[in-house]
Amino acid sequence: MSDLFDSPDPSSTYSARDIEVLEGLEPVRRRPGMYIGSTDEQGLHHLVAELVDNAMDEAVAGHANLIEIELDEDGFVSVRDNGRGIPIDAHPKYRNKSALEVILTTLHSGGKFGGKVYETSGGLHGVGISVVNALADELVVEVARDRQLWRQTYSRGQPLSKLEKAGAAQNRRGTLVRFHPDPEIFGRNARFSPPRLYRMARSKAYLFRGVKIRWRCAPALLRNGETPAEEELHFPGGIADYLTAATRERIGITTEPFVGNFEFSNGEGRVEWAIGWVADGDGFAHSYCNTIPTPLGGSHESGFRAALLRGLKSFGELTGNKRAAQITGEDVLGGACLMLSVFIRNPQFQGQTKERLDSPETARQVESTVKDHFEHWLSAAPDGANLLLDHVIDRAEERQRRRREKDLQRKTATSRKLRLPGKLTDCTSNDPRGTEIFLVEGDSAGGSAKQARDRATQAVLPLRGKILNVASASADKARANQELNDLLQALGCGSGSRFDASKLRYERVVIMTDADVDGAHIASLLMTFFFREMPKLIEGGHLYLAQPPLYRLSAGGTTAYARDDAHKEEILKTVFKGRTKVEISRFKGLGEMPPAQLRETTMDPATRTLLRVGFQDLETTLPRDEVNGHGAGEGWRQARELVERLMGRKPELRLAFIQENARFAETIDI
Ligand code: 0RA
Repeated sequence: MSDLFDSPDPSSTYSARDIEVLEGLEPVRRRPGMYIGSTDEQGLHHLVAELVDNAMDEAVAGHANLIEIELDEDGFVSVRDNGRGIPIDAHPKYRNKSALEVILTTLHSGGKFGGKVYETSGGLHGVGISVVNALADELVVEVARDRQLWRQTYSRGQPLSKLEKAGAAQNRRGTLVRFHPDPEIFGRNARFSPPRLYRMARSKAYLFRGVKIRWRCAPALLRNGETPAEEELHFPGGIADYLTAATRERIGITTEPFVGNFEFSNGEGRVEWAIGWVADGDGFAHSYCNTIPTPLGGSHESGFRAALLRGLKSFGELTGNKRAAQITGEDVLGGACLMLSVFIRNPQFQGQTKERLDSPETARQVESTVKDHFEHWLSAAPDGANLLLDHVIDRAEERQRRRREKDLQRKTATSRKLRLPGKLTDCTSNDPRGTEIFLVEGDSAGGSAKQARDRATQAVLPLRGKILNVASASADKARANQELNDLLQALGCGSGSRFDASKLRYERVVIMTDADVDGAHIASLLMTFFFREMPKLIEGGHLYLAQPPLYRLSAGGTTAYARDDAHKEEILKTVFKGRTKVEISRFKGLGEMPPAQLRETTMDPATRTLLRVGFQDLETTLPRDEVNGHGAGEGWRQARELVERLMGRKPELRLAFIQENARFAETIDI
């Protein structure tokens, strides 16, 4: 081919030494991820994309109009085009190797061959056929040029044969590459996905209306008809055809989508688009550069967005719609279905996987081309344009409403955090579901509980000494009490008439006091507080009593815990039946219990027992006389009476109760 033997391009900065450095495919096999992103499904399919992109470039350049993509039962993929064919002429600069062999065995060799094939793509894409060759354990390339068919075979980047004549090619032109991905690189189980390849083939056909793509797949590889075994893909309407198919049976805001296909004013490329706004707001945006997907968008998308935003805003100004001032590009494009495709000469891609187009000039060209046509389109059908503007304004207002709501939420969340008492050791979970707060007696018990807890879901609030008895204190005194204020702040749900269960910061409130009379007293003071100030918290089943043990019993590797004397005796008679030397230790308080034991016996949901506090419980734990004859619903009234009696201001009621119930007290712990 003539241009192969032209004198070197004076603008080229390559020297012979540079080419030496770039030669050889060893780096590709050593670090495939650098060239194809990864060696998983994505990387595997990238090999095919690479070949299809080359063939598409040949088609877009006007040299080919048919591409065949075939997946065989043996795992081989072939990509064939009817373009000019990769040049096969010998190249003196490369020790008389054929141009074809240089292209297949040299990295970044495309630019040297005059064809813009390897230049248009750039970056991760268009790294060339040589990368596919390096990562294939078998590859055959056939070139039909000047009525002659040529063939060469390779394995792992090395030629297995010379470039050989393989007969006459009367009615054939172009390039065929057939390859099998190397299991050493992609693993023994790597398989091409027919639907994935089919979708790629179809999207290429949508993206360039000047090409017909023949898809074929071995039927044995197909499941339940998701992908056809054979199809000819050709879409004369281009990406507008895709949009029509994707939005079929959906309600559009405007009667027609906004579509176009135009050269840039600088003559250095073109842009094609199709956008439809759907009432359900369930949109998508697919963008491409030279038929290569750009899932992260970039210059073409931002140019397009700017054009639509400016066009719609000036339409709003023109028609005196003041609310149009607040719309943003996201409001215009967010819920729309967009196909956007540009063709430019030397694209630059950006980002880790080169999925974003980075070309400021393209942004400018797209914006000015699209804006003109958009303004035209709006003014040609003002009814539709007004519907569109209203739709976009609705989205803007919805966006602002959501933002205000979120701001408010954030503000209340942070101010609530700020108001948390310093003594509270909070859990890390922000969602109340599954969380617990342990109310413990004093700082030393608080310290053990802090170590024993599950940080994610369990919070600890130590309360100093005996808390105020709210049943006998004045309201003013109760309000001024530090411990009660800390408790209220930690719970977050308010009290009395301002109680709001939905604001409760924890699912369970667990009173955890020592297993002695002082502990029981503190527990009863706390229960009194909850009963008086937030009965709904009890009714909702949020209040619990922990059951810490009083004794630890062990003998010969067996350990058991007893919550009181009766329980201890029972364990001695059962668990340690017949044992003489049982070691019994009595915990002086939770603060003295090693954290691991505290966790196991009292805090870990998997091993502990909790008592739920409720009005029902009163009926079963109280002496019979107190509840006899009362039906359901009486529980609350009874509880109130009892609390008044036991915890209220009249000591004579308390004394009477003690006298009446003395027979129930077995041992008194002092
Ligand atoms: C370099 C130069 C020319 C064409 C090609 C490469 C070419 C590459 C591929 C890859 C797949 N299909 C392809 N078709 C062509 C130009 C050769 C000329 O001017 O004749």
